[in-house]
Amino acid sequence: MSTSPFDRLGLEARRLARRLTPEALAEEAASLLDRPLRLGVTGLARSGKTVFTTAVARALLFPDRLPFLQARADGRLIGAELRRPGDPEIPRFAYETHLARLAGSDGEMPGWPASTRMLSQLRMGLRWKPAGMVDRRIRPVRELTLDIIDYPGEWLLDLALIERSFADWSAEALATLRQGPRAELARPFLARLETLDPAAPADDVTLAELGQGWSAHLIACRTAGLAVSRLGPGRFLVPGDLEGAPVLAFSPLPEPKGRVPSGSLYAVAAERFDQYRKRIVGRFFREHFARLDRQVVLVDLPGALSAGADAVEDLKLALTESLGAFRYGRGHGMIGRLLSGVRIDRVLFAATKADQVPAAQHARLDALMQSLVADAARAIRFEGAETRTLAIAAVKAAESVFAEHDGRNLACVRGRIAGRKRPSVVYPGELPADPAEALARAAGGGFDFPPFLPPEGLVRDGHGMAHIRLDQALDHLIGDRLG
Ligand SMILES: Nc1nc2c(ncn2[C@@H]2O[C@H](COP(=O)(O)OP(=O)(O)OP(=O)(O)O)[C@@H](O)[C@H]2O)c(=O)[nH]1
Ligand SMILES: [Mg+2]
Repeated sequence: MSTSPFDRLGLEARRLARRLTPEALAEEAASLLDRPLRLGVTGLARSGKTVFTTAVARALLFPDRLPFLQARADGRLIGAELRRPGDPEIPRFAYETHLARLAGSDGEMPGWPASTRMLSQLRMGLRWKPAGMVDRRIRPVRELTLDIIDYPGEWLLDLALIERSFADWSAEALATLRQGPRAELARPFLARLETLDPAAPADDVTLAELGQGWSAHLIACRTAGLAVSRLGPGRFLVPGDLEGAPVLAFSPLPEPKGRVPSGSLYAVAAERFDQYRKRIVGRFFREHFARLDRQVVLVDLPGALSAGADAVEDLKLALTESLGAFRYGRGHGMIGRLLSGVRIDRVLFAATKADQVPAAQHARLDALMQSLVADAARAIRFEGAETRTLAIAAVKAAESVFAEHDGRNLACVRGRIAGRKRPSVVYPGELPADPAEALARAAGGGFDFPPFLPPEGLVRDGHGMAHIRLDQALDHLIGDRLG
């Protein structure tokens, strides 16, 4: 039986009306409040996602160091527990293993968790007493489930590929190979390209070789410590379960002149790029990012400043591109929110590893962070979400100290450096108040923020770990839900 457009319209209107009855709205609102709060921990590779997630779990389990988390300060936070995560196909976040690494209780000296190679999920349950008298009478104990996904940072940049064409991406990728520091490392890949005709019929061996060549080039750039945040596609660096899969058997190629013959190397590479975009990136995004409620964007500014001004610029571009994929805003009130689905309504831009910067310069680090994400933050606020920046250290690995040098009193940091027995005092350079000046100084090699190791005694039974402003970060991200 076919229905006319008018019937369909009537049906839609009735459906909508049904959704808007007070009961249905109340029901949906309750389900929104009861469902897990999904916190997106976003950040490029090595920005500090795994350490942050471990530190958040530890801090909520042992909240003795969270004076600025309001529910804790009010004495209303009852406690937290680790829970069995919801998705049976994704491994659980290895909280205990990461903590043991930080503590050095796995038989070695305290160190950082290894770089992430696979997805994993953390679920926690939180209990607290509501702030209001009336709320307290209705439900004396409230509960929230918090979900966090940890993933290799390399995959984040892939979000920028969702809307791109193979021709565009190829042209840009090949252009970067001929410039700056990548040119030397790109030589073997470019030499192989010279011998190929992209319009020639495709064969699997050549395509696989191209994929491996591209992957080898990206890995070489990373190993050389090049300031290239925008390396990709991410699965070519960290394949996860796609090792050897045909969807990774392609590389950027120069566009053949004239019509692209079907079945040519170029045509098949373009098909694979589209499959990568739609299947790999699309699925990753749909399953893990499309329904986030809150987001923290972790940015390793000390690392980028140490690598030079280009690295900071590259970082800014990478962030802007990847943030473009998320949906922000309140959907204009509860009704809008119910109809338009879930959106991120609070974002924290966190300058991580702030312990590497002397405490007196944290306000400057925050100012630099603000200037770096100003455009992105403005656009997000325009959509109706709240944003904030903070300089934080999920784990405080260094102390701020002053040291005399040539009659000057220099602001320094002290912490453990690999291979040295005793803590070292380092002068990392002084961050200027003006962000533009900070970039100029970075360009001149003016900063060297040392990658300290976690201190001994960081993890003590029954206590949270030392941190910098992790409590303020948590208060911005989930504090309102613990009211
Ligand atoms: N000083 C200091 N260093 C940190 C902190 N958090 C992370 N680091 C450093 O940054 C490195 C990367 O941290 P991770 O948490 O593994 O970063 P990630 O974003 O999970 O990295 P991928 O898994 O590779 O994407 C660590 O090995 C430490 O060297 C921090 O709070 N303080
Ligand atoms: Mg990680």
